[in-house]
Amino acid sequence: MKTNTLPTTSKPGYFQPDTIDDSVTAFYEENGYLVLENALNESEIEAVRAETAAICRGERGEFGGRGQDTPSIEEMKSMPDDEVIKHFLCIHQVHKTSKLMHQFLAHPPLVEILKRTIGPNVKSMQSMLFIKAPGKPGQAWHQDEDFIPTRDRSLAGAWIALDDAVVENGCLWVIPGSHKPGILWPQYPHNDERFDCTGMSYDFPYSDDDSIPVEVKAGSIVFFNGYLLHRSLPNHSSNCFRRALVNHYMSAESFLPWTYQEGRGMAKMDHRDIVMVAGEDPYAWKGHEEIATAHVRSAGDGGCGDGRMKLDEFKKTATADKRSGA
Ligand SMILES: O=C(O)CCC(=O)C(=O)O
Ligand SMILES: [Fe+2]
Repeated sequence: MKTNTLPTTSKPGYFQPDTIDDSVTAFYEENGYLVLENALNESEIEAVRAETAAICRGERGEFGGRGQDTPSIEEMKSMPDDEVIKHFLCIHQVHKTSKLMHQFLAHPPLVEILKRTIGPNVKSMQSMLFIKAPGKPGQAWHQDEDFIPTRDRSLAGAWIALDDAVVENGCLWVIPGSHKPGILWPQYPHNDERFDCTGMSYDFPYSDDDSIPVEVKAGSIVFFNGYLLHRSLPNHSSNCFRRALVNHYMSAESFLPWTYQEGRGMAKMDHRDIVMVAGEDPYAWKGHEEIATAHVRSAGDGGCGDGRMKLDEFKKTATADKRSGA
C-alpha cells in the first residue's frame, strides 16, 4: 500500500526532539496534547511495521479474539504482509507478546516528554497496536480515563504514528483544552457505524466544530491527556493503512484501580501489571502481577451486539436517567 506524504510542520504544538524546552509542558498543560515530530527514524518505523506483521501472523505467540473471519496462521503463511494485517483493527497489550513493542514503551525521546508532562516517576500499563486498513472504523469521542482510572489524573497516551496520518485515512482528532475541567462526561452505547463498539461520550460542552485533526508524519508521537476528548474517523482512503502504536502512561505515585481485586477494599486496589519507564516506583515492594494478555479489539464488523442506539433514543432510557453510561 502507498503512504501519504506530509511536510514537517511548524504548527503550534508540534515540537522537534532537539528543541524540547519548557514550552512543551506549557503547551500540553494548556491544550491537553502535543506532537513530537521525528521521534522515530526510518529504520525504527520499518522495524515496528515488520513486527506488526509478525505479531498478526502469530509468530510472537497466540493472542485472544482472532475472529472467525480471520485467516488461520497456516493460511497466512502464503499471504503478503498487507493481506495479513488488514484483518485486524487493533491488538491490545502487544508489549506482552513482543520484545520490540516492550522496548518501545521506554523509547528515549518519548520518555523525555513524559518526564516533562507527567513527572519524574512514570509507569506504563497498556499498549495498543492500531492497524486500521482502508474501510475500517474509527473510535467515537471519549476520554481515556473513562477506561483507565488514575487517582491523580495523570494518564497520558503516546500515539506513535507508523504511517502518515491525515484526515482521509482516519487520523486522531482532539478538542484542545477539553481536559481542563477534569470532568468525566457520560458515555452511551452508540450505533454509529463510523466507529468501533467502544462507548461514545456525550453531553460535554463542546461541539465537533471545536475539534481539530492532528495530522502527523510517520515517526511522530502525539501525546494526549487522559481527560482530553478525542476520536478518530474511519479510514476513507483506498490504499493507505493508518497504523499507530499507542502506549499509555501515568505517574508511578498513583495507585491504578483498573482491575477488580477480590477481597481488597476500593482504596487499596492497585493494578500491578505495570512497566516502569522513568524514575523510581514508590510501591516496588508490592511486586509485579501478570494480568493482561495480548488480545484483538472488535471492529464491530458483525455489529456491536444488543442495546446499541442513537443518542436521543438512549436519553429516553432509564440508564440515561442515572447517567451510568456504557
Ligand atoms: O487512533 C484511534 O483510532 C483511537 C486512539 C485512541 O483513542 C487512543 O489511543 O486512546
Ligand atoms: Fe483514546
